[in-house]
Amino acid sequence: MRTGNHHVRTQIAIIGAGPAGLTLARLLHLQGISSVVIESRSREHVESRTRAGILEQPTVDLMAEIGVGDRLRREGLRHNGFYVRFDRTTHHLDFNRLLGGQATVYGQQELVKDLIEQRVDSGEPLYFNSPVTAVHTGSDEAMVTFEHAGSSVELHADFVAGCDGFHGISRTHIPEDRRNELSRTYPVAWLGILARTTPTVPEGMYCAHPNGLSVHSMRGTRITRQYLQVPAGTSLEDWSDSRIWDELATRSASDDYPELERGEIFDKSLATLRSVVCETMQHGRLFLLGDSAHIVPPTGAKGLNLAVSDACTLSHALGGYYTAGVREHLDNYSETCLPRIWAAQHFSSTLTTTLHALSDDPMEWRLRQARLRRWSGSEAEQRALGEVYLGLPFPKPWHYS
Ligand code: RFL
Ligand code: PHB
Repeated sequence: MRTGNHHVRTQIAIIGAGPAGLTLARLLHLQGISSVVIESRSREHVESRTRAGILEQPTVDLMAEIGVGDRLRREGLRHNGFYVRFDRTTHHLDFNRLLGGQATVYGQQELVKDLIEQRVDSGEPLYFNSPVTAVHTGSDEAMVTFEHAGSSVELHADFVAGCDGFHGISRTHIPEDRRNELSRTYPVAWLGILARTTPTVPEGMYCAHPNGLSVHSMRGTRITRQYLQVPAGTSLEDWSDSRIWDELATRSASDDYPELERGEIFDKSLATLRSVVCETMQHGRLFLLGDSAHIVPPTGAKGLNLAVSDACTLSHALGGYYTAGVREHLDNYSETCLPRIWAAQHFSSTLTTTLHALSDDPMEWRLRQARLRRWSGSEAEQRALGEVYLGLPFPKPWHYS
């Protein structure tokens, strides 16, 4: 590879074109702050990665505010809550009736496509196929090095936003002995499918069964997104289509709704279940956002929403710094983000341990059933769940003009 001597300068170097990086880039653009977004993968890859699908109300509101709300409003499915099925009986938790607000089903890759199109139209720099190989933060300046079209580019910036996901390099720039990281792994994974079938219930559904959890979700009215709890370390080869359908049917069998429809499975993937929070979300001129700082198990669908919320908080702090010379909000970035992150971690952990079969102990199943009965029978429980599911407000408790 040829090593060039390219030098580029910007205010904010953003590593990663996922939801965190792209949302931050847009929020900075709206405040007149320059940025360069650097993404290791191709545009096609990023735009076709099947992942999250449930957007909180504050996420949807923010997308409308920043000008990517049109297709989301047209194509997103608005859900009032979700269904829980256990002991062959289906319950609807209607959070909208209790709290107002809705959850919107819109594939993460669709949101990413909308944000990329907007960024490209704005003419501001976004480099694909350009892995960042090094991050440097000094007292006066920061710099990231990335590969682009056979050359090595040095990007000088005031600050670096590490939006490069859980396996990115930003977090590792913080020395291990300065990094406060907490984590928990679960002995299970999610096998996810996309299938050409009609949803059996009109909103997402968690089915808690002694065999384990199954999740019935959707992407539009003719495509279902479904998940099965499987042992960690399982291999996709062990899961033929018919085994998947049999297990989904067993776990979702009920006395009050029609059986699951079977059809063509056109996407299959495995995701591990982990909770991680790197509480040190900043180090000098580097800030971590989204999955680069924290991941939640997918139960509860919080990850993408946390990434957007971090971007919102950091963009306000940077806005305060550049427009009013206020340093304090940048200094307090981690402390500002962490309570909302921990609220989502708590929510995801509660859903994970209640909905999955993680032990053979019959006492455990009885306790889970008791909690599920409270969820389906108590409005107070539903309010508490709904507040977090529909989305706690983004933390931006300051004003500047
Ligand atoms: P991303 O989306 O991982 O983006 C990081 C980007 O950084 C790039 N990158 C680099 N670029 C340059 N140089 C380097 N050295 C780089 N290293 C990495 C990567 O290529 C990538 O493009 O992180 P971000 O922006 O923080 O967004 C987080 C979300 O993607 C994630 O939290 C969600 O997908 C999690 N999640 C869900 N979240 C929800 O809010 N609702 C859901 O319904 C939901 N369901 C899910 C999920 C995640 C799942 N999996 C696959 C883990 C369901 C599943 C199955
Ligand atoms: C999804 O629709 O992809 C989905 C639904 C519920 C979850 C996670 C993901 O908890």
